[in-house]
Amino acid sequence: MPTPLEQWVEEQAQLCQPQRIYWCDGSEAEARHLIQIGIKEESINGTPVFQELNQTRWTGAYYHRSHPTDVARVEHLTYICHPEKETAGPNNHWMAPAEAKKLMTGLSQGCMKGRTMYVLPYMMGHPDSPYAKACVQLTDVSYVALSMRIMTRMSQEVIGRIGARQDFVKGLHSVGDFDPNRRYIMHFPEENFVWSVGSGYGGNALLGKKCFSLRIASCQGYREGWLAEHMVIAGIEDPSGRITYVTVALPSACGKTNLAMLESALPGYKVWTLGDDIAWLNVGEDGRLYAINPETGFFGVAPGTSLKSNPNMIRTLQGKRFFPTLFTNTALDRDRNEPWWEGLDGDMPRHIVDWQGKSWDPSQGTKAAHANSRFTASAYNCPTLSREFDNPKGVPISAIILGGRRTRLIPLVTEAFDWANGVFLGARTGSETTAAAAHQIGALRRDPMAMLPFCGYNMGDYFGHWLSVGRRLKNPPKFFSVNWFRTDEQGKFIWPGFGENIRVLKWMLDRVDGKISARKTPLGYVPHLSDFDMSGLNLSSEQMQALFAVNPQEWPEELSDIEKYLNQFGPRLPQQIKAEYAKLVQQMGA
Ligand code: OXD
Ligand code: MN
Repeated sequence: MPTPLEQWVEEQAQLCQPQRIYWCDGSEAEARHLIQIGIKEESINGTPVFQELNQTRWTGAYYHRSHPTDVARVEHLTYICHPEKETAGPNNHWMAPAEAKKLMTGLSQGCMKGRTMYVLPYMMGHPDSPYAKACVQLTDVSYVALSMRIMTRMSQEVIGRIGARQDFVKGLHSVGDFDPNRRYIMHFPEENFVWSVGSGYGGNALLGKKCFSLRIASCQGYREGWLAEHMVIAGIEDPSGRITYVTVALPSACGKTNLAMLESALPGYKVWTLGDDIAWLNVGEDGRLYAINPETGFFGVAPGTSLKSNPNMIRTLQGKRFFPTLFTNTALDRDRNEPWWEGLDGDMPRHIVDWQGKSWDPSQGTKAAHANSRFTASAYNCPTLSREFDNPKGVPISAIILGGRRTRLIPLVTEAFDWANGVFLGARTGSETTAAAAHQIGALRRDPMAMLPFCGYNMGDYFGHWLSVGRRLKNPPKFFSVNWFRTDEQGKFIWPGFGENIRVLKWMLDRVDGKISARKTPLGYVPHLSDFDMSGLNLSSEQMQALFAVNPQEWPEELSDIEKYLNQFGPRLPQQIKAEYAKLVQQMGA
């Protein structure tokens, strides 16, 4: 008798008609074998799936070039297929499950002909964690199989764990023919199922990541009483050796990875890394909020990553412990056979090949690396990995930090008045858009808790769920907002960012510990300048004041934009959020 898993794999194989089926075991030997298959046997757009890079300087590193139309998440082709449209909410594209399945069946018929179907059994979360989930993804490209080995805990033991169960998390992925008109990322939360065709790009193809660990898992969390969030998890060690754990939600490409492995500019402080993208938050038996990172790797944006912006990421990328490390759509230094991108340290190489494989020089006026080019690297190669990383219980969280990229209005840091005010802070967060998804760059969009592209259900209900989790906590974390991106009259960033961000974290720790008071503004508490550690930093007091300024006369437009955004959720918007909005309007004197 086949198990439900075997039967499911067989059914998908009948539909997709691969030439062969390969059950992965997640071992290093297998990874080395799959790299060779990617180099010698598989290709995308006429280019081998992998190219070996300079192994002396970048141990275990391989290069992958995407199909040129396939370089970012495609939010307009991403659907959440709840039975009722209302459940998906105005924050999602929706299709009825039966219609979506019909469409995807058509696109998947014979889509793996001549290819291998890789069966990837993996855990999101440590296998011993009560919060972990057993999953299986099918894919038809070695790049995805290897990326999933880096990003998840892949092993054959997962198969035994699933045993006779039907409710494992399922993902069916095929790159199809890369035709953007035949590309869809469909989610079926009622069945814990993701079906993705036509893209090999990380966020669309590594189905354990955004698709499962955020979109589907957020629905599981709503049903089961926990939260799946787009958040960094980090431990901040103070000079006494005490470590305080925080989570940080920032929209894509706003420096989450840099923050997760920040190298402190203040002596005595150290940041320990637990995750750079996803946090699952549960209420622990002691009534505190605990976070686990379901992933085991980093899928980060390469351009701008350097020894200055993120030395620990560069060290991770050159790490030797876990095989392999992948570079996708960066440029290449042709002479040294190394990855290269704008912002990398050192002199510009003499001969550069751009992300599309063409010879490049700066006079062309283009960028050599794609703005959303990426690395995929194991957390186990990270020199700042927290010793709690594999703790099945996770770590207790003392502060939840929310932010966005705003050139105006939003102070460098504020502390919310209480939990409901913090949830409202998350709900009103906006950000100027970047290159991680295919859309207009630089426009302001509301991105509550940085979850707009990832919340698998109606965001009105999501705000309510956050409020209800808060009611179950005996010792809730404090909420803060951050904005590293405020500019001066000349349009220059005021705050230096990167390692200096520790100063902001230090202020938060002092607030969590009740060591200092703060100045009340309509947006929350901001630092008294005398409490904010500026030692060794060359910022004038005018600049500092500008960073923390809250000017009610600049707010009417922002307030009406927030109101318009929240009103979309109609009766699903919790009363408490409406009340918080009314309070803000009143305090701004609007
Ligand atoms: C990511 C994203 O890739 O948020 O992490 O787009
Ligand atoms: Mn992300």
